Amino acid sequence: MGAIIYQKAEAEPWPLPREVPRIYVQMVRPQDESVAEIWYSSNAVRYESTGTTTIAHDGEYLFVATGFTEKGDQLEVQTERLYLETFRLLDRLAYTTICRIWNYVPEVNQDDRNGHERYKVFCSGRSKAFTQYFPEADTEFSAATGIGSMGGDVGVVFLAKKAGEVIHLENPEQTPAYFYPEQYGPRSPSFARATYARSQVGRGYHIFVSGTASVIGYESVHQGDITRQVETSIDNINTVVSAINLNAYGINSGHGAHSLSSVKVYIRHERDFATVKALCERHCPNRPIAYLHADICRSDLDVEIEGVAYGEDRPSVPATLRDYFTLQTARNARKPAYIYLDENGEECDQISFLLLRHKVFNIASCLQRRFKKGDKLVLAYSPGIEFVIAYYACILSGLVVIPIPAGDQVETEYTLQKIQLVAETLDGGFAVLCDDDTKRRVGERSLPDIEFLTLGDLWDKHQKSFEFIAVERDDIATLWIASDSAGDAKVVSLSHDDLVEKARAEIENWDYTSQSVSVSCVPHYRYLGLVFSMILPICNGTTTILMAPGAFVRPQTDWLRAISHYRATHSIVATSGYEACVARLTNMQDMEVSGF
Ligand code: 3EB
Repeated sequence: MGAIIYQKAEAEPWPLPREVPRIYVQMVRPQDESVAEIWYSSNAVRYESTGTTTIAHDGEYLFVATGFTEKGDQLEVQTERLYLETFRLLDRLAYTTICRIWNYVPEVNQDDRNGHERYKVFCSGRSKAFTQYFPEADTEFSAATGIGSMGGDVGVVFLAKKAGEVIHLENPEQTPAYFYPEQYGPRSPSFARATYARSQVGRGYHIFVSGTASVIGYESVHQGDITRQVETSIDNINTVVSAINLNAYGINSGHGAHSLSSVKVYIRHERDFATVKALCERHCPNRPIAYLHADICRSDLDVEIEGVAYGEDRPSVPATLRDYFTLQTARNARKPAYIYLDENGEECDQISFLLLRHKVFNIASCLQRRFKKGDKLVLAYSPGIEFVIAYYACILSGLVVIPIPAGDQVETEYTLQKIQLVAETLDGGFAVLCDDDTKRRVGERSLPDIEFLTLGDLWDKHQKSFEFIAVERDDIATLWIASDSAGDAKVVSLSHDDLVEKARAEIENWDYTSQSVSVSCVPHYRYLGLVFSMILPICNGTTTILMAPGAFVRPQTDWLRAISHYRATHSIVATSGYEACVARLTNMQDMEVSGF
């Protein structure tokens, strides 16, 4: 289908049939032979070309070889233009899911005329193209390599897919590149750590592993120590393709660096070749490995490794709430998970499934440092997205959540009473996770030995690793404590299984599909509210519009307007809410509720 040819500037072009897409990359030391990376297909391949771009496609995959000769100091705009043109091309040929991108940029660590490092300039152009072309999904990227060639043109290769399942993978030990802090460039690099692509037919899949360097969290580690850089890169690859990580995306398989094919190793210094070869041969034995002479895009690192894993699998069956969360946030990454509307019906907060996953992993890893599986946490939140993050961070850490009412629609006194009831019933042994406002209003008046934490107190931007705690189906996920008429405390606890079963039953009852959009006006701290606005959407990958309490009783009915505006298919409201809406409804003009 196509070729990437690594050869010296003065070498004769590698002989290939005229129509085959290819780029030539200068990454070979004077004493080494050229290397040809050839992509084959067992299907019939069609070839096309437009200008400097050549294309091959086989009905499943599309291979694009493209690039540009730089004109003056135009790297950023030329990159942006090349990406935009390629996105249009992929749309035109209907291979719309990108699986893998290779970017070869000469003098990648040099500064341009304005004193900006060319890698960062390249990242800006690439990121602008993504934001412009995919304004709704500018956090979702495929596996990629961004690396410095030793001269020649900028070369870019895209591998895209027509249909079938594609899942972009992150490494829990590494910050997603999209969230790198500003010191790594004004616009963050656009890539995921790996991309899983399932074949259109059969059970086969490929996992394209990105260029992987010695980066932990977002920081380069082991600068100047080539051995430890190779080992950290290998560790990173082992983690991203491990069974534990793949399972967290609903992929029923596992790999390691030892099972990679088409391994390429980029090495900055000639003096390191022998050391790196010895290490790579030990970690990936009996595999052909290409060793290339290249500049690593992070100027403080000296090596980067990539490869492809493949095999066959069956879709895995999620069991616990934790399984559903990891699966659906991966499958629906680019979709909005939650949209929060304030008292005026205005959109004031929104989070995609991908960002939700990232925030939940971060908070969960912080919770895991302070609490152990089975510990109990009271969650005192006003309605909104913060509660969702806190709730799932606890669920993924095996913590038991006790949701209680809080926020400006709830009397401080009432929240306080609830906390005291929990304290009496459980005899201590819990902490309170709450929003800033609740901490301020309730925290200082509460019992002295109860700890109040906010997501801000926990959030750690240096978060390094997230551990997948083993959670069983009958582990307790949530419990409620209420006092009955006799004044005795009554404890109701629900397991992962109870909540998942209830959500599954409601999905079936009400014909929810993953395309459903639901508007929720029920309190998240009650059983039904929790099921319909927290559990069901995550089990199902459904977008949920959360409304500030009381919205449905206002004149002109913001509730109905939200259903119309977001083309909602489902909504959960108390019966009194429907009645209030109907009573006040004067005008159905401009309302589109046919999907509801
Ligand atoms: C890193 O982890 C190392 O800009 O496309 C690895 C893979 C790296 C892809 C890219 C950069 C790219 O940040 C660098």
